[in-house]
Amino acid sequence: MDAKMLLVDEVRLTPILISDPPLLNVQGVHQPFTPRLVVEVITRGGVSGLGETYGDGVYLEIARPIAEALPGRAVTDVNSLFALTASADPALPAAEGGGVDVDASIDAGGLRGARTADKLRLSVVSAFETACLDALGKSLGLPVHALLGGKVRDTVEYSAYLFYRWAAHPGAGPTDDWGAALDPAGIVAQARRFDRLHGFRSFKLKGGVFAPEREIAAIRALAEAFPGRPLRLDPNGAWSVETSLAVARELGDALEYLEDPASGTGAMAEIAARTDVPLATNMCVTTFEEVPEAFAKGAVRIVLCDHHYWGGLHRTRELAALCRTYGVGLSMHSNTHLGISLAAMTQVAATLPGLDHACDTHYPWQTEDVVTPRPVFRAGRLAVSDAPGLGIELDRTALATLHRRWLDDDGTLRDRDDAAAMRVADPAWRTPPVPRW
Ligand code: GKR
Ligand code: MG
Repeated sequence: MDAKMLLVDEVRLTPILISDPPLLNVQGVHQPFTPRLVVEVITRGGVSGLGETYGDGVYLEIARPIAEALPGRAVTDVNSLFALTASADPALPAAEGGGVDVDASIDAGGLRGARTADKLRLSVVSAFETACLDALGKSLGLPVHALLGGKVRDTVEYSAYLFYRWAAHPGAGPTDDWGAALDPAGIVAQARRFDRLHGFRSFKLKGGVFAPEREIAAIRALAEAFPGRPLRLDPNGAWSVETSLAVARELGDALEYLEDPASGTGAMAEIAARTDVPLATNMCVTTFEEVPEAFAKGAVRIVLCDHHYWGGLHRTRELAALCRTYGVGLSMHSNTHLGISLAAMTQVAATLPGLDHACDTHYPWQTEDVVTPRPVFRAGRLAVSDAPGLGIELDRTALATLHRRWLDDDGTLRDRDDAAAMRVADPAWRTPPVPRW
Protein backbone atom coordinates (compact mmCIF):
# COMPACT_ATOMS: atom_id res chain seq x y z
CA MET A 1 0.00 0.00 0.00
CA ASP A 2 1.15 3.55 -0.76
CA ALA A 3 2.04 5.12 2.64
CA LYS A 4 0.36 8.35 1.49
CA MET A 5 -2.98 6.55 1.75
CA LEU A 6 -2.37 6.34 5.51
CA LEU A 7 -2.12 10.12 5.93
CA VAL A 8 -5.03 11.76 7.70
CA ASP A 9 -7.20 13.75 5.34
CA GLU A 10 -9.98 14.87 7.66
CA VAL A 11 -11.00 14.64 11.32
CA ARG A 12 -14.59 14.89 12.54
CA LEU A 13 -15.54 15.56 16.14
CA THR A 14 -19.13 14.84 17.07
CA PRO A 15 -20.23 15.60 20.63
CA ILE A 16 -23.36 13.70 21.59
CA LEU A 17 -25.70 13.28 24.54
CA ILE A 18 -26.71 9.70 25.32
CA SER A 19 -29.53 8.68 27.60
CA ASP A 20 -28.46 7.27 30.92
CA PRO A 21 -30.52 5.68 33.71
CA PRO A 22 -30.73 7.12 37.25
CA LEU A 23 -27.81 5.17 38.67
CA LEU A 24 -26.67 6.21 42.15
CA ASN A 25 -23.13 6.67 43.42
CA VAL A 26 -21.34 8.50 46.19
CA GLN A 27 -21.45 11.79 44.34
CA GLY A 28 -25.13 11.71 43.42
CA VAL A 29 -26.99 10.21 40.50
CA HIS A 30 -26.40 9.94 36.79
CA GLN A 31 -27.99 12.69 34.71
CA PRO A 32 -30.75 11.70 32.25
CA PHE A 33 -28.26 12.32 29.44
CA THR A 34 -24.49 12.15 29.55
CA PRO A 35 -21.98 13.65 27.11
CA ARG A 36 -19.66 11.57 24.93
CA LEU A 37 -17.41 12.54 22.06
CA VAL A 38 -17.13 10.52 18.84
CA VAL A 39 -13.89 11.04 16.91
CA GLU A 40 -13.62 10.09 13.23
CA VAL A 41 -10.28 10.09 11.45
CA ILE A 42 -10.52 9.76 7.67
CA THR A 43 -7.43 8.82 5.68
CA ARG A 44 -6.44 9.95 2.18
CA GLY A 45 -7.33 6.41 1.16
CA GLY A 46 -10.92 7.22 2.21
CA VAL A 47 -10.90 4.90 5.23
CA SER A 48 -12.61 6.11 8.36
CA GLY A 49 -11.53 5.17 11.91
CA LEU A 50 -13.58 5.62 15.09
CA GLY A 51 -12.80 6.59 18.66
CA GLU A 52 -14.96 7.53 21.66
CA THR A 53 -14.25 9.35 24.90
CA TYR A 54 -15.74 11.65 27.54
CA GLY A 55 -17.67 14.48 25.94
CA ASP A 56 -17.71 17.23 28.57
CA GLY A 57 -16.65 20.70 27.42
CA VAL A 58 -13.15 20.41 28.84
CA TYR A 59 -12.48 17.32 26.69
CA LEU A 60 -13.86 19.03 23.60
CA GLU A 61 -11.48 21.94 24.12
CA ILE A 62 -8.53 19.55 24.17
CA ALA A 63 -9.82 17.62 21.18
CA ARG A 64 -10.11 20.61 18.85
CA PRO A 65 -6.39 21.44 18.52
CA ILE A 66 -5.58 17.75 17.95
CA ALA A 67 -8.23 17.57 15.25
CA GLU A 68 -6.75 20.64 13.57
CA ALA A 69 -3.16 19.38 13.75
CA LEU A 70 -3.81 15.81 12.58
CA PRO A 71 -4.45 16.20 8.82
CA GLY A 72 -1.28 15.38 6.91
CA ARG A 73 0.08 13.12 9.67
CA ALA A 74 0.10 9.34 9.39
CA VAL A 75 -2.43 7.20 11.30
CA THR A 76 0.58 5.05 12.29
CA ASP A 77 2.03 7.98 14.22
CA VAL A 78 0.07 7.50 17.45
CA ASN A 79 3.01 8.09 19.81
CA SER A 80 3.07 11.76 18.84
CA LEU A 81 -0.60 12.43 19.64
CA PHE A 82 0.02 13.58 23.19
CA ALA A 83 2.36 16.34 21.97
CA LEU A 84 -0.53 17.77 19.93
CA THR A 85 -2.36 18.60 23.17
CA ALA A 86 0.40 21.02 24.24
CA SER A 87 -1.59 24.11 23.28
CA ALA A 88 -4.66 23.00 25.24
CA ASP A 89 -4.79 24.30 28.78
CA PRO A 90 -7.72 22.51 30.38
CA ALA A 91 -9.41 24.24 33.29
CA LEU A 92 -9.39 22.14 36.44
CA PRO A 93 -12.52 22.20 38.57
CA ALA A 94 -13.00 24.22 41.72
CA ALA A 95 -14.63 22.66 44.78
CA GLU A 96 -18.33 23.20 45.31
CA GLY A 97 -18.62 26.61 46.93
CA GLY A 98 -15.14 27.62 45.72
CA GLY A 99 -11.61 26.75 46.79
CA VAL A 100 -9.77 23.54 46.14
CA ASP A 101 -10.21 20.56 48.42
CA VAL A 102 -10.17 16.80 48.16
CA ASP A 103 -13.58 16.77 46.42
CA ALA A 104 -12.32 19.09 43.71
CA SER A 105 -9.28 16.95 43.06
CA ILE A 106 -11.47 13.88 42.49
CA ASP A 107 -12.88 13.63 39.01
CA ALA A 108 -16.39 15.05 39.23
CA GLY A 109 -18.97 12.48 38.20
CA GLY A 110 -16.44 10.15 36.66
CA LEU A 111 -15.03 8.91 39.97
CA ARG A 112 -11.72 7.90 38.52
CA GLY A 113 -9.30 9.51 40.93
CA ALA A 114 -7.37 12.74 40.84
CA ARG A 115 -8.25 15.10 38.04
CA THR A 116 -5.12 16.49 36.41
CA ALA A 117 -4.54 18.36 33.16
CA ASP A 118 -2.45 15.51 31.75
CA LYS A 119 -5.10 12.93 32.61
CA LEU A 120 -7.69 15.01 30.78
CA ARG A 121 -5.33 15.24 27.79
CA LEU A 122 -4.69 11.49 27.84
CA SER A 123 -8.43 10.79 27.95
CA VAL A 124 -8.81 12.74 24.70
CA VAL A 125 -5.68 11.30 23.09
CA SER A 126 -7.11 7.82 23.68
CA ALA A 127 -10.02 8.48 21.31
CA PHE A 128 -7.68 9.71 18.57
CA GLU A 129 -5.36 6.76 19.09
CA THR A 130 -8.28 4.34 18.84
CA ALA A 131 -9.57 6.07 15.70
CA CYS A 132 -6.10 5.97 14.10
CA LEU A 133 -5.69 2.28 14.91
CA ASP A 134 -9.18 1.54 13.58
CA ALA A 135 -8.34 3.35 10.33
CA LEU A 136 -4.94 1.63 10.10
CA GLY A 137 -6.46 -1.80 10.74
CA LYS A 138 -9.17 -1.23 8.12
CA SER A 139 -6.57 0.00 5.62
CA LEU A 140 -4.40 -3.09 6.16
CA GLY A 141 -7.26 -5.56 6.54
CA LEU A 142 -6.15 -6.37 10.10
CA PRO A 143 -8.03 -6.27 13.42
CA VAL A 144 -6.80 -3.76 16.00
CA HIS A 145 -5.66 -6.61 18.24
CA ALA A 146 -3.20 -7.65 15.50
CA LEU A 147 -1.75 -4.11 15.54
CA LEU A 148 -1.23 -4.53 19.29
CA GLY A 149 0.69 -7.76 18.89
CA GLY A 150 -2.17 -10.22 18.57
CA LYS A 151 -4.91 -11.62 20.73
CA VAL A 152 -4.22 -14.10 23.50
CA ARG A 153 -7.92 -15.01 23.89
CA ASP A 154 -10.93 -15.33 21.61
CA THR A 155 -13.51 -13.98 24.04
CA VAL A 156 -13.38 -11.35 26.76
CA GLU A 157 -15.34 -11.80 29.96
CA TYR A 158 -17.35 -8.90 31.39
CA SER A 159 -19.00 -8.51 34.78
CA ALA A 160 -22.52 -7.35 35.55
CA TYR A 161 -22.38 -3.81 36.88
CA LEU A 162 -25.07 -3.53 39.56
CA PHE A 163 -26.23 -0.13 40.75
CA TYR A 164 -28.60 1.16 43.35
CA ARG A 165 -31.01 3.11 41.24
CA TRP A 166 -34.32 4.85 41.07
CA ALA A 167 -37.10 3.70 38.78
CA ALA A 168 -37.01 7.05 36.96
CA HIS A 169 -35.15 10.34 36.87
CA PRO A 170 -36.77 13.05 38.96
CA GLY A 171 -38.39 15.49 36.55
CA ALA A 172 -38.14 14.74 32.85
CA GLY A 173 -35.88 12.10 31.37
CA PRO A 174 -35.67 8.82 29.51
CA THR A 175 -37.31 5.85 31.17
CA ASP A 176 -36.65 2.11 31.20
CA ASP A 177 -38.32 -0.92 32.70
CA TRP A 178 -35.66 -1.88 35.26
CA GLY A 179 -37.51 -0.35 38.19
CA ALA A 180 -35.93 0.83 41.42
CA ALA A 181 -33.20 -1.11 43.24
CA LEU A 182 -32.66 0.31 46.69
CA ASP A 183 -32.33 -2.73 48.92
CA PRO A 184 -30.83 -6.24 48.84
CA ALA A 185 -33.90 -7.74 47.16
CA GLY A 186 -33.78 -5.07 44.44
CA ILE A 187 -30.08 -5.67 43.84
CA VAL A 188 -30.56 -9.44 43.62
CA ALA A 189 -33.44 -8.95 41.18
CA GLN A 190 -31.21 -6.71 39.05
CA ALA A 191 -28.43 -9.31 39.14
CA ARG A 192 -30.85 -12.05 38.09
CA ARG A 193 -31.94 -10.00 35.12
CA PHE A 194 -28.33 -9.34 34.07
CA ASP A 195 -27.63 -13.05 34.45
CA ARG A 196 -30.65 -13.95 32.34
CA LEU A 197 -30.05 -11.35 29.63
CA HIS A 198 -26.29 -11.55 29.26
CA GLY A 199 -25.10 -14.58 31.26
CA PHE A 200 -22.66 -12.57 33.38
CA ARG A 201 -20.84 -14.75 35.92
CA SER A 202 -19.40 -12.06 38.18
CA PHE A 203 -21.16 -9.12 39.77
CA LYS A 204 -19.93 -5.72 40.85
CA LEU A 205 -22.04 -3.54 43.12
CA LYS A 206 -21.50 0.19 43.02
CA GLY A 207 -21.50 1.17 46.69
CA GLY A 208 -20.93 4.36 48.64
CA VAL A 209 -24.64 5.12 48.32
CA PHE A 210 -26.01 3.82 51.60
CA ALA A 211 -24.50 3.15 55.02
CA PRO A 212 -22.06 0.21 54.80
CA GLU A 213 -24.36 -2.17 56.75
CA ARG A 214 -26.95 -1.84 54.01
CA GLU A 215 -24.38 -2.55 51.29
CA ILE A 216 -22.96 -5.50 53.27
CA ALA A 217 -26.50 -6.93 53.36
CA ALA A 218 -26.76 -6.57 49.59
CA ILE A 219 -23.50 -8.45 49.02
CA ARG A 220 -24.62 -11.14 51.46
CA ALA A 221 -27.90 -11.48 49.54
CA LEU A 222 -25.97 -11.78 46.26
CA ALA A 223 -23.67 -14.43 47.74
CA GLU A 224 -26.71 -16.42 48.80
CA ALA A 225 -28.47 -16.04 45.45
CA PHE A 226 -25.34 -16.80 43.39
CA PRO A 227 -23.16 -19.15 45.45
CA GLY A 228 -19.51 -19.23 44.39
CA ARG A 229 -19.79 -16.37 41.89
CA PRO A 230 -17.14 -13.60 42.02
CA LEU A 231 -18.54 -10.51 43.79
CA ARG A 232 -17.06 -7.01 44.07
CA LEU A 233 -18.06 -3.95 46.03
CA ASP A 234 -16.89 -0.43 45.08
CA PRO A 235 -17.84 2.55 47.27
CA ASN A 236 -15.49 4.90 45.36
CA GLY A 237 -13.40 5.77 48.39
CA ALA A 238 -16.33 6.66 50.64
CA TRP A 239 -15.17 4.85 53.77
CA SER A 240 -12.60 5.49 56.48
CA VAL A 241 -9.82 2.98 57.11
CA GLU A 242 -11.66 1.56 60.12
CA THR A 243 -14.96 1.25 58.24
CA SER A 244 -13.19 -0.41 55.31
CA LEU A 245 -11.60 -2.92 57.68
CA ALA A 246 -14.95 -3.61 59.33
CA VAL A 247 -16.54 -4.27 55.91
CA ALA A 248 -13.58 -6.47 54.93
CA ARG A 249 -14.07 -8.51 58.11
CA GLU A 250 -17.80 -8.91 57.38
CA LEU A 251 -17.44 -9.78 53.71
CA GLY A 252 -13.97 -11.27 53.47
CA ASP A 253 -15.24 -14.71 52.52
CA ALA A 254 -17.66 -13.38 49.91
CA LEU A 255 -15.56 -10.94 47.89
CA GLU A 256 -13.37 -11.42 44.85
CA TYR A 257 -12.06 -7.95 45.67
CA LEU A 258 -12.93 -4.77 47.46
CA GLU A 259 -12.53 -1.79 45.14
CA ASP A 260 -11.43 1.63 46.44
CA PRO A 261 -12.93 1.26 49.90
CA ALA A 262 -11.07 4.41 51.02
CA SER A 263 -9.60 7.43 49.25
CA GLY A 264 -5.88 7.81 48.68
CA THR A 265 -2.88 5.53 48.48
CA GLY A 266 -2.01 6.03 52.15
CA ALA A 267 -5.41 4.87 53.38
CA MET A 268 -5.50 1.97 50.91
CA ALA A 269 -2.04 0.85 52.05
CA GLU A 270 -3.12 0.94 55.67
CA ILE A 271 -6.16 -1.20 54.91
CA ALA A 272 -4.13 -3.60 52.76
CA ALA A 273 -1.69 -4.12 55.62
CA ARG A 274 -4.50 -5.17 57.96
CA THR A 275 -6.71 -7.41 55.80
CA ASP A 276 -6.33 -10.38 53.48
CA VAL A 277 -9.19 -9.22 51.27
CA PRO A 278 -7.67 -8.17 47.91
CA LEU A 279 -7.97 -4.44 47.27
CA ALA A 280 -8.49 -3.11 43.76
CA THR A 281 -8.45 0.43 42.42
CA ASN A 282 -9.39 2.73 39.61
CA MET A 283 -8.92 5.77 41.83
CA CYS A 284 -5.52 5.72 43.51
CA VAL A 285 -3.55 4.23 40.58
CA THR A 286 -4.76 6.11 37.52
CA THR A 287 -1.50 7.42 36.06
CA PHE A 288 2.03 6.04 35.71
CA GLU A 289 3.19 8.66 38.24
CA GLU A 290 0.97 7.05 40.88
CA VAL A 291 2.32 3.54 40.33
CA PRO A 292 5.64 3.56 42.28
CA GLU A 293 4.23 4.67 45.62
CA ALA A 294 1.15 2.44 45.46
CA PHE A 295 3.12 -0.64 44.44
CA ALA A 296 5.92 0.02 46.93
CA LYS A 297 3.39 0.35 49.73
CA GLY A 298 1.43 -2.70 48.60
CA ALA A 299 -1.71 -0.53 48.53
CA VAL A 300 -3.49 -2.62 45.88
CA ARG A 301 -3.47 -6.17 44.58
CA ILE A 302 -5.46 -5.36 41.42
CA VAL A 303 -5.43 -2.29 39.15
CA LEU A 304 -8.39 -1.58 36.91
CA CYS A 305 -7.01 -0.36 33.60
CA ASP A 306 -9.03 1.97 31.39
CA HIS A 307 -7.78 2.90 27.95
CA HIS A 308 -9.56 6.26 28.15
CA TYR A 309 -7.72 7.90 30.99
CA TRP A 310 -4.52 5.84 30.69
CA GLY A 311 -4.17 7.41 27.24
CA GLY A 312 -4.98 4.66 24.76
CA LEU A 313 -4.59 1.02 23.90
CA HIS A 314 -0.77 1.01 23.74
CA ARG A 315 -0.46 2.67 27.13
CA THR A 316 -2.97 0.19 28.57
CA ARG A 317 -0.61 -2.55 27.48
CA GLU A 318 2.29 -0.70 29.14
CA LEU A 319 0.31 -0.57 32.38
CA ALA A 320 -0.43 -4.27 32.06
CA ALA A 321 3.29 -5.00 31.66
CA LEU A 322 4.06 -3.03 34.81
CA CYS A 323 1.39 -4.91 36.74
CA ARG A 324 2.79 -8.24 35.54
CA THR A 325 6.29 -7.17 36.55
CA TYR A 326 5.21 -6.32 40.08
CA GLY A 327 2.81 -9.25 40.51
CA VAL A 328 -0.23 -6.94 40.63
CA GLY A 329 -3.45 -8.26 39.08
CA LEU A 330 -5.34 -6.54 36.29
CA SER A 331 -9.00 -5.84 35.76
CA MET A 332 -10.77 -3.21 33.64
CA HIS A 333 -12.73 -0.13 34.67
CA SER A 334 -15.69 1.34 32.88
CA ASN A 335 -17.72 4.49 32.85
CA THR A 336 -20.85 5.27 30.84
CA HIS A 337 -19.86 4.44 27.25
CA LEU A 338 -21.12 3.25 23.89
CA GLY A 339 -20.16 0.52 21.46
CA ILE A 340 -17.06 2.24 20.04
CA SER A 341 -15.43 2.19 23.47
CA LEU A 342 -16.69 -1.33 24.10
CA ALA A 343 -15.06 -2.54 20.89
CA ALA A 344 -11.79 -0.83 21.86
CA MET A 345 -11.96 -2.31 25.38
CA THR A 346 -12.52 -5.78 23.93
CA GLN A 347 -9.71 -5.48 21.39
CA VAL A 348 -7.13 -4.39 23.95
CA ALA A 349 -8.42 -6.82 26.61
CA ALA A 350 -7.90 -9.64 24.09
CA THR A 351 -4.17 -8.83 24.03
CA LEU A 352 -3.51 -8.68 27.79
CA PRO A 353 -2.13 -11.97 29.12
CA GLY A 354 -2.48 -10.92 32.78
CA LEU A 355 -6.12 -9.88 32.60
CA ASP A 356 -7.39 -12.32 35.19
CA HIS A 357 -10.67 -10.66 36.23
CA ALA A 358 -13.86 -10.02 34.26
CA CYS A 359 -13.92 -6.47 32.86
CA ASP A 360 -16.43 -3.87 34.03
CA THR A 361 -18.80 -2.35 31.54
CA HIS A 362 -21.71 0.07 31.87
CA TYR A 363 -22.76 -0.84 28.34
CA PRO A 364 -25.81 -3.00 29.18
CA TRP A 365 -27.34 0.07 30.86
CA GLN A 366 -27.21 2.02 27.60
CA THR A 367 -30.35 1.95 25.48
CA GLU A 368 -28.79 3.91 22.62
CA ASP A 369 -25.71 3.35 20.51
CA VAL A 370 -23.92 4.72 17.47
CA VAL A 371 -22.63 1.36 16.28
CA THR A 372 -24.57 -1.25 14.47
CA PRO A 373 -25.36 -4.03 15.11
CA ARG A 374 -25.21 -3.82 18.91
CA PRO A 375 -22.70 -6.25 20.45
CA VAL A 376 -24.19 -9.31 22.11
CA PHE A 377 -22.83 -10.86 25.32
CA ARG A 378 -22.95 -14.65 25.43
CA ALA A 379 -22.32 -16.31 28.78
CA GLY A 380 -21.08 -12.91 29.95
CA ARG A 381 -18.49 -12.74 27.18
CA LEU A 382 -17.93 -10.83 23.97
CA ALA A 383 -16.31 -12.55 21.02
CA VAL A 384 -13.13 -10.76 19.93
CA SER A 385 -13.72 -9.47 16.42
CA ASP A 386 -11.17 -10.49 13.79
CA ALA A 387 -12.69 -8.10 11.25
CA PRO A 388 -10.48 -5.20 10.12
CA GLY A 389 -10.04 -2.37 12.63
CA LEU A 390 -12.38 -2.38 15.60
CA GLY A 391 -14.86 -4.50 13.66
CA ILE A 392 -17.75 -2.03 14.07
CA GLU A 393 -19.92 0.08 11.75
CA LEU A 394 -20.99 3.62 12.54
CA ASP A 395 -24.74 4.23 12.49
CA ARG A 396 -24.75 7.74 11.05
CA THR A 397 -28.47 8.27 11.61
CA ALA A 398 -28.12 7.45 15.30
CA LEU A 399 -25.03 9.66 15.56
CA ALA A 400 -26.90 12.58 13.98
CA THR A 401 -29.84 12.13 16.36
CA LEU A 402 -27.63 12.09 19.46
CA HIS A 403 -25.65 15.08 18.15
CA ARG A 404 -28.90 16.96 17.55
CA ARG A 405 -29.77 16.34 21.22
CA TRP A 406 -26.38 17.85 22.19
CA LEU A 407 -27.00 20.88 19.93
CA ASP A 408 -30.48 21.39 21.35
CA ASP A 409 -29.33 21.19 24.97
CA ASP A 410 -29.25 24.53 26.75
CA GLY A 411 -25.81 23.68 28.12
CA THR A 412 -26.93 22.18 31.42
CA LEU A 413 -26.23 18.56 30.42
CA ARG A 414 -23.08 19.08 28.42
CA ASP A 415 -20.94 18.37 31.47
CA ARG A 416 -21.55 15.31 33.57
CA ASP A 417 -22.52 16.40 37.07
CA ASP A 418 -23.99 13.69 39.29
CA ALA A 419 -24.35 16.09 42.24
CA ALA A 420 -26.39 18.55 40.17
CA ALA A 421 -28.61 15.69 38.99
CA MET A 422 -29.14 14.67 42.63
CA ARG A 423 -30.15 18.23 43.52
CA VAL A 424 -33.18 17.91 41.24
CA ALA A 425 -34.54 15.47 43.81
CA ASP A 426 -32.86 16.94 46.87
CA PRO A 427 -32.02 20.65 46.52
CA ALA A 428 -29.84 20.53 49.66
CA TRP A 429 -27.58 17.79 48.25
CA ARG A 430 -23.85 18.42 48.24
CA THR A 431 -21.31 15.73 47.29
CA PRO A 432 -20.42 14.38 50.72
CA PRO A 433 -16.81 14.84 51.82
CA VAL A 434 -14.93 11.56 52.16
CA PRO A 435 -14.69 9.53 54.25
CA ARG A 436 -18.45 9.65 54.44
CA TRP A 437 -18.66 6.63 56.69
O1 GKR B 1 -20.89 5.43 36.74
O2 GKR B 1 -21.52 5.98 38.72
C1 GKR B 1 -20.70 5.51 37.96
C2 GKR B 1 -19.41 4.94 38.46
O3 GKR B 1 -19.25 5.23 39.81
C3 GKR B 1 -18.24 5.45 37.68
O4 GKR B 1 -18.31 6.84 37.63
C4 GKR B 1 -16.92 5.00 38.23
O5 GKR B 1 -15.89 5.67 37.56
O6 GKR B 1 -17.59 2.80 37.59
C5 GKR B 1 -16.61 3.56 38.05
C6 GKR B 1 -15.79 2.92 39.14
O7 GKR B 1 -15.53 1.74 39.06
O8 GKR B 1 -15.35 3.61 40.07
MG1 MG C 1 -14.20 1.76 40.82
